Amino acid sequence: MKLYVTDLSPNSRRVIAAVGHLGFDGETEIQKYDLIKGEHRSDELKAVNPNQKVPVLVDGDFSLWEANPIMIYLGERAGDEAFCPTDRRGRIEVVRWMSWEVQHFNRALGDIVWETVAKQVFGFGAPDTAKIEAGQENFRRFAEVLENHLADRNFVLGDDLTIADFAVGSHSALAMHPQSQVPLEEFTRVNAYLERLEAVPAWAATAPKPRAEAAE
Ligand SMILES: N[C@@H](CCC(=O)N[C@@H](CS)C(=O)NCC(=O)O)C(=O)O
Repeated sequence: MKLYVTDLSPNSRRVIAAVGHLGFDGETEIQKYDLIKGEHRSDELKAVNPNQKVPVLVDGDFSLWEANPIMIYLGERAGDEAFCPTDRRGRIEVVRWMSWEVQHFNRALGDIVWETVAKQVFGFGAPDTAKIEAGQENFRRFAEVLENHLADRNFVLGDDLTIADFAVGSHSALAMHPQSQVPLEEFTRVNAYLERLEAVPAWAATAPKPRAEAAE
């Protein structure tokens, strides 16, 4: 298999971590693009993803884009029913939390950390305070949902890790970055959940490095 990704990307991190967690490392070539240099605007990437975005997984003659479906594909290919549930309730719970994180939770987190962390890393200018505040307001709304949900479970679907956690927790490193301005201190269970996720070996192995180091 071949996986097209980029550094410092929660969408890329979740699929690289899924490859590692499911034991596909040995049979997966990872190709990294530097988006700042425009490397993703290549004919090679366009041939496998007309959107010219990463991540993309190519398995034989099948190319699949969109991070969450890639994780589901990998989980089902591995036949790991604990990590990628196949029962009706488990499957729909995964889809529910993946839809929620894309539309609400990680959209809010992405809006904040783009302003507070990523813009500076990529040299895109000063943070916009109004956008940070709007992101924080949205984050508080949806973090409260996760905070309450985690009252009696360690992970999103229960006490065991699933692909839903690699989706919901995909922004963990950026959210916990000292400059993030994400009000995690108001949500102790969410904070503990992100720390639990960071302790998962395959997730820890994909922790983002500072850009200079990542470029080496
Ligand atoms: N919904 C897509 C998002 C993909 C995406 O936005 N990828 C970014 C990197 S995180 C990208 O490739 N951006 C390049 C561009 O927009 O030109 C997914 O889940 O995979």
